[in-house]
Formats: sequence, structure tokens, C-alpha cells
Amino acid sequence: MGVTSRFARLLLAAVVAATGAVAAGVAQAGAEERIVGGSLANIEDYGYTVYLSTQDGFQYCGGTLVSQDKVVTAAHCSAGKAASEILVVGGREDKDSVEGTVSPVRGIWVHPGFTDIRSGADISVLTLATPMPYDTAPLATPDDTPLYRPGVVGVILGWGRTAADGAVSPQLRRASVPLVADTSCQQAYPSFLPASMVCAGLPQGGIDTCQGDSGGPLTVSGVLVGVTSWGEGCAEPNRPGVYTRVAAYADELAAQI
Ligand code: 4AZ
Repeated sequence: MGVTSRFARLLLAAVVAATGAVAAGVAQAGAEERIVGGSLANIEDYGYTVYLSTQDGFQYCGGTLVSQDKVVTAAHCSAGKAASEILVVGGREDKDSVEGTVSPVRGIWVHPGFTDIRSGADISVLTLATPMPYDTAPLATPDDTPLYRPGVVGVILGWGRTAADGAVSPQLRRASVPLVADTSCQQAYPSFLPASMVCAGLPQGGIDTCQGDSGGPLTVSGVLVGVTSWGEGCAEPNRPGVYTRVAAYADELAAQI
């Protein structure tokens, strides 16, 4: 072997090593960044995003302020609980701060059709004892079919886990995810019900809601189209997040709000 080919082999080795390092770096950055796959968000930009906590301050779900004293959340966040067990926190980006408003719950409406997350109707309305002076999100209605088109990009928000087996976030996080066609979500999950659910996520995974984000918003153009409900794991390929289809419950929600 001549000098040239030895040099070529060295160069090749260096390129391979560098490529490996870059790949490892990317994988590591991905692991660190996971809301899953999101970034920090300002509460001022998403004033409608609230969280539910226990009386001892443990954040366990999200919610969306839809009027000054009504919060839409998931039924599985409120069903079987007494109003006195839930506090709603609004206007607070950092769970370790004391900013914003903490309100007791005056009333809980759980969709009467709710039994479990995989059977639909995972939606609930909380009435606040203390009205909150923050932005509210409008609810999707049956006229909003364009907002549900596959590929339309939605925003997910929450304080939930930043990895499937990781810790919840002390800070509000957000990410963008495209809505998934009902046919492909049906392929991912045989129990998917297109009339009452909508899916969002990337085929390759990497961006998703996770434990603790349940009940929180999926918005498109600032309109509440989904409520974080369930999924298999978090951010896995071909396992999109499943959200309650808000437009399907427009009449019942309007009657509560
Ligand atoms: C949960 O348990 C949960 N990846 C929320 C969202 C998803 C999975 C689980 C979607 O609150």
C-alpha cells in the first residue's frame, strides 16, 4: 500500500469516527431535549394552559382555560375525585414558583359516557371557585374540520415527563406535532375511535406528550382541538399521542361553559 491509500484509510477512519461522534451527539441531545422533544414555553404566550394539582401541590394533569372560570381537562384526570381534592393553577410557568392563581374547584362535570381512556369521552369540565384573568382558548366545533386535516401542525403543552421513563418538567414546555390521519392511527392502535379521538405525532416519533401532560391542550391556530388522553409509551415511532377530539363534544361542552 502506498502513502496515498494509507492516507485515504486514515481519512476514512477519521470520517467514520467523526460521523459516529455526531450521531452519538445527536442521540444525546435528543434524549436531553425530550417534553418529549419540545422546548421551554412562556406562560404569557399560552395563558390558557393550566395544571391540576393535589392539595399538597403535586401536579398530575394539565388543563385548558376556556372561560374565566371553566377549565377543560381529561375525564381520567377528574373522574372519581371530589372537587376538594383538586386545585387548578393558572398563570404559572414554573411549578416551583408562587406566581399566578391557585383556584379550588367548585364543580366537576365528567362526560357521562366516560369509562376508560381507550373508550372515548375522555373529557371533563371543571368550574373554578376563583376566576382567572388569563387568555382563554376557543373550542373546536364541527365546522372546524380543516383544523383536523392530517399534516396540520398542532401545539402540545404541559409540565409532564420529558422522557417515557423520565421525570416531569418543573417548567411549562411546548412542542409542535402534525395531526395524523385516522386510518394510520387506526393501524397504530386497534382501539382508536376516530369519532371521539384524534392522533398527533411524527412517524419516526421523538416528539410527544407524556405522563403528566394528560388533560392539557392540543391547539391548532390557537383553537383547542384536542385534550391529551393516552398513547403507548411516549414519542415512540408509529405510536402517536391520542387526544380527545374536542369538536365531537362541542354541544356538550357548550352546555357546560
Ligand atoms: C399519560 O399517561 C399519557 N404519549 C399522556 C400522553 C401519552 C401517553 C400517556 C401520549 O398521561
